[in-house]
Amino acid sequence: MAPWMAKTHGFWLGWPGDALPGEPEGRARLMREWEEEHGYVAVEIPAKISRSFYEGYANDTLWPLLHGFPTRVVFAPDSWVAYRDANQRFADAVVSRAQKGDLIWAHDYQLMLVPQMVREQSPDSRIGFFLHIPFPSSEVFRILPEREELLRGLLGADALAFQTHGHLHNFRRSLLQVLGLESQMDSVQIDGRTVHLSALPIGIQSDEWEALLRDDRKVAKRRAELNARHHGRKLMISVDRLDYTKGIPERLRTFRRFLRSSPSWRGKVTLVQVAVPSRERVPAYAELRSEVSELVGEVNGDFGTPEWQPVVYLRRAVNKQELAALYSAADLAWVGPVRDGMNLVAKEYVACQHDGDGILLLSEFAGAAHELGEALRINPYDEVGTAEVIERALEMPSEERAERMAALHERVHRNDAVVWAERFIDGLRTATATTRKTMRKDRPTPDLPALTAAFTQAERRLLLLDYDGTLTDIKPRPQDAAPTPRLTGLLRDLTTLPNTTTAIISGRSQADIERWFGDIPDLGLAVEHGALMRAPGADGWEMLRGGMDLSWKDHVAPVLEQFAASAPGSLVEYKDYALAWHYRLVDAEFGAWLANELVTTLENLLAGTELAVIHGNKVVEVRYAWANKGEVAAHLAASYRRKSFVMAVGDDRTDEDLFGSLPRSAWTIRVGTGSTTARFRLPGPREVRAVLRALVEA
Ligand code: ADQ
Repeated sequence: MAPWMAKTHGFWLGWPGDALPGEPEGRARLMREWEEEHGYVAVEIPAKISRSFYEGYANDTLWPLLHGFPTRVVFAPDSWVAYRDANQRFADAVVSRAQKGDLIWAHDYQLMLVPQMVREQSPDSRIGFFLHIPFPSSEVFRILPEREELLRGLLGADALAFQTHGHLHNFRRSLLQVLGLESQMDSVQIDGRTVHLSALPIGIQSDEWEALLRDDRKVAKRRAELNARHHGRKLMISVDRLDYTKGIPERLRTFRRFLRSSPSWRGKVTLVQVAVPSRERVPAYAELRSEVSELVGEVNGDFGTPEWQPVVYLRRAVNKQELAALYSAADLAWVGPVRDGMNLVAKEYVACQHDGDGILLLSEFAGAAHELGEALRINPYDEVGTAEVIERALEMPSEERAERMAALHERVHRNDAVVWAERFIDGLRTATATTRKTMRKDRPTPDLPALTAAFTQAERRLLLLDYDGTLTDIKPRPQDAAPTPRLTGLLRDLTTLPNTTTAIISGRSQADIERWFGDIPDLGLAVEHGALMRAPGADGWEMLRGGMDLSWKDHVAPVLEQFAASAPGSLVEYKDYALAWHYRLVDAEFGAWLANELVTTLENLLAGTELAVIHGNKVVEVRYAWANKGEVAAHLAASYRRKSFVMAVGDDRTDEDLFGSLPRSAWTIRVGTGSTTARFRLPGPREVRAVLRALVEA
């Protein structure tokens, strides 16, 4: 990030760990210095929280879980509290420093709640988030008790990016499975906002590595020394944090197998394993440290000679110059994580092989494998297969090696860290620009005084109301959405107003609507999207169009029943002129998939008929194409003069037909989110009822 930050003069906010002195004056002075001279803002986290936050929730819970190792996950409710607390401190620090228009970029699994926490305090903020590590399959992710909060935390951002398309795909499946939230390939809607989603593999500053090799005399000297020292032998290099995701024991066991199965290579190849200890206060890491030391001892003990040490193990950080020399001297880099977001070592090796013919052995479980196609891919769990690949690599002709490396180099060079950061920032800028535009363009809530004035001053008034999701909240089972006495009272009051026609236009069956509202004589009722209607004051129901052949139901019903049988919780609704398959209670992901299958099946079956297949909100419905709410509205509004007051309220796609059929002057109101042709928007049924109550009172 350094080159990018130098370009933008941005602030870094970070936890200083143990870097600050305990004594308050020195602390304050150092913090001031950091901020003024380097733009580093220290976010202080009290010791009693920091341990549970960092070693605890971040590294003992999220790290193994997101890497797909559920059995390593430690569940500790207290550490979650600390994680939330630490995230809140970061969010507060951001909010207190950010100025209007600033771009805020949060990084990685330690800060997954920060986007939403910032959003809550400062709703117009422009926030991006990048996840450096993998996002696991939803089956693994949803193990976490705090899965919902974490997803919602991330969704506070305007732009979310992952290392690979695979991780992004997994994230979207979790949105669906955990939150029931459907998404598009590149975006998801939440709370009336759009969150942009992308896969953006991170790069390195390859020119810095190249410059080291070109210009730094120390590096050249070290490289020559290494070459001389390993003359006549192949040098293999591995560089990792000492972490169980990096596959170090797996690599050592594989190397042992290789030496066993390819005796001719004994004495002719050396593996240098550099491993910097990390997170040593987490028990799993201490165990790993011993395991690795033991394995190194075994391999060297079993195969070493007085002249040759098979594994050279450096358990420490080495500086960048030493690394550059090692990378450029090595004939082969063995990058074998069992799971890795990207893996920068693979790219660093490639950068240092400018004009070289080194071979990159790359685990298919590293994000980098998706980009670096010319590497030799390995499955680090497969000792036999990997040993064969090593043999092939060591025997590969120089031309082929050089060709592969040139292609890799080109790719690593092109997508460097600055390009990566620029892409992210551009994405965030575009995302926030479009969100703002749609928000500005979005429908206002109707102005209540203006609405009631128009209502009371008109000579005649027509109110067209959808039922589910408009007058009452959507319920998991359709039969649970019966109206309260208060709601029927409100509708009755509306029908007693002079020169006012009120009608409910619903997709429901005649039976439901008749049972609930049949005894309000002056309430107009249209059911099955308008196939059947009871005009205000009329005794009976009439069909909008007569003489229909209903034999299609015999063909369609078995198809729907078959889908219902295969999806527990779903059901078929039989209406007079329509059939519907409801899947609100089905597992979200399975339901969405099955619904698409059903729509395709039905569209083929019904092509060329006057029937339409409508995929609504958790329902797939077959009905007459002409039976739509627009037809009813046109029918009811026919006798209304231009000056009349017309209001229509609805919450889903079928209501768009209604809005579209009315004159521009009508008060059309969309309830909830989603694109609409209505002029106004209200958040939910409660607000709709409040407006209707205001009309009665006016
Ligand atoms: P890490 O898990 O830390 O990063 P990685 O991408 O390999 O893994 O980066 C390690 C960095 O540390 C490299 O720059 C490497 O040179 C350096 N390093 C490792 N061991 C070293 C040693 N002994 N001495 C000196 N330097 C050493 C997380 C994710 C990755 C993702 C990165 C960036 O886990 O998957 O690639 O973030 O997004």
